[in-house]
Amino acid sequence: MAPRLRETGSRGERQAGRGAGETELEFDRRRIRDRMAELRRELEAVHREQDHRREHRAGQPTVALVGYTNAGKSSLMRALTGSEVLVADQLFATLDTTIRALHPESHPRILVSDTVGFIKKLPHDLVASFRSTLDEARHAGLLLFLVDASDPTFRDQYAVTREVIGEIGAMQAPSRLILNKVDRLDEEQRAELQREFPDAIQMSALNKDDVARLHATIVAFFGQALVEAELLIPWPQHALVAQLHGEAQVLSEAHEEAGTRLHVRIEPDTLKRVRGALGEVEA
Ligand SMILES: Nc1nc2c(ncn2[C@@H]2O[C@H](COP(=O)(O)OP(=O)(O)OP(=O)(O)O)[C@@H](O)[C@H]2O)c(=O)[nH]1
Ligand SMILES: [Mg+2]
Repeated sequence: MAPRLRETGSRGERQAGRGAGETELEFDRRRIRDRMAELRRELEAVHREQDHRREHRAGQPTVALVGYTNAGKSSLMRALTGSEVLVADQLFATLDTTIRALHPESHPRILVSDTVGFIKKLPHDLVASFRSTLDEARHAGLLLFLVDASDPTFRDQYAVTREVIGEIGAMQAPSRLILNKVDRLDEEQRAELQREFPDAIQMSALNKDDVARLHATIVAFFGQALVEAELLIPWPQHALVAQLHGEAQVLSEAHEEAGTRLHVRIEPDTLKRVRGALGEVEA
């Protein structure tokens, strides 16, 4: 509002807080500037909090659902995690990033993040909410590019999304294209898409079997990255045992005098973190 403010003529009474010699217009401008500064500080705090949480999740396998607005990201998120995120047939239904665990749960736990939809010319007031999407995408171990395959313009939307993700340097993570909403297409259209995008996954986020297949694909993808390790958790650090049951596949567990010996299949980054917590030097 600040640039559009006009002098409205003095209303006689001076507003509280208005400085000596300050016109009403100057006063209003100053108030708006103060409010903007305050909001920027709050936003910074939110970003710090997000960064902090992301650090906390470091090493936890994460899938990011990215794509144009209305592609069906939140619907898929809901189906994959059994959570109640907002799904709506409108642009920008989702305005922040949501993270939930894949359900039924896998070991290690896999996180799914639903993000803000992409659009060609991002309106300015959405840039801030969009930042968390880009941050999530940058840190994901697997990117799922969702498109609404029943929308004739999906190729352009896919290109824009890939371009933005590429610009922020997030394309190093493996990605898969998901042609969503194929329930709206006939056999012939599906066959055509199959020829054009042989590596894509055709599915409907509203179809249980399709979702179960994708679930299995995701679990298998992260399964490849696991390494086997043996860890001895001393009794004073016993909380780590419970934690490892969540964060790794525990193949065997034996109680010894010094602590609990675990044989696990685990993400390399998580292993590094656990070894750090145990004070072990890396093998
Ligand atoms: N027919 C059909 N409709 C779907 C499918 N997936 C999602 N939809 C519908 O598409 C609309 C948009 O779905 P959302 O999941 O909110 O889309 P989004 O990608 O999260 O959208 P934004 O949050 O705006 O970025 C909703 O009306 C969904 O019910 C699908 O596989 N088939
Ligand atoms: Mg959404």
